[in-house]
Amino acid sequence: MIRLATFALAAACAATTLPAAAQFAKPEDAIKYRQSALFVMSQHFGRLGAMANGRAPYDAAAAAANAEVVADMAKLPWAGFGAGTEGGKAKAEVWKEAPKFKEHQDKLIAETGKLLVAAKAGNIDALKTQFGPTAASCKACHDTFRDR
Ligand code: ASC
Repeated sequence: MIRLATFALAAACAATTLPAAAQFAKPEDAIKYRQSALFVMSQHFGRLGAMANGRAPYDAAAAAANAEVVADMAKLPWAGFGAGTEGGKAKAEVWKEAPKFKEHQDKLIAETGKLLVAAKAGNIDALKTQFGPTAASCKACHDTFRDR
């Protein structure tokens, strides 16, 4: 996870020093980037959900590893929503209601941070308790900002 963390850090640094559009060669790359980060997050979040909901056996080490990827991925998509990158599944509200969109990003980052703490606690009850609020933060953003 060190390489992922380094990647996240590099992305965060880039986000603070470059205009968002300048980080990608073309708008399609920004769309692909944000969708890729969200897709990877959903895969690992789904594995946590399977454990939290009893569809897969609880495995503390796997839960922590999955939660680490989720928490790392939660930081990445936002750099891919710069000006001029409209499209994909993103509604126009992403750009029209930028402060509200940012609140949802911050909420997801906070909830996935708590999910990582819960997963590292090593008991399924902690995971179950934090899975719902995290999923709710995914859904709340999708309801306003994602098409389909
Ligand atoms: C997932 C996934 C989402 C969220 C959302 C939660 O596993 O891919 O987009 O959870 O369905 O409501």
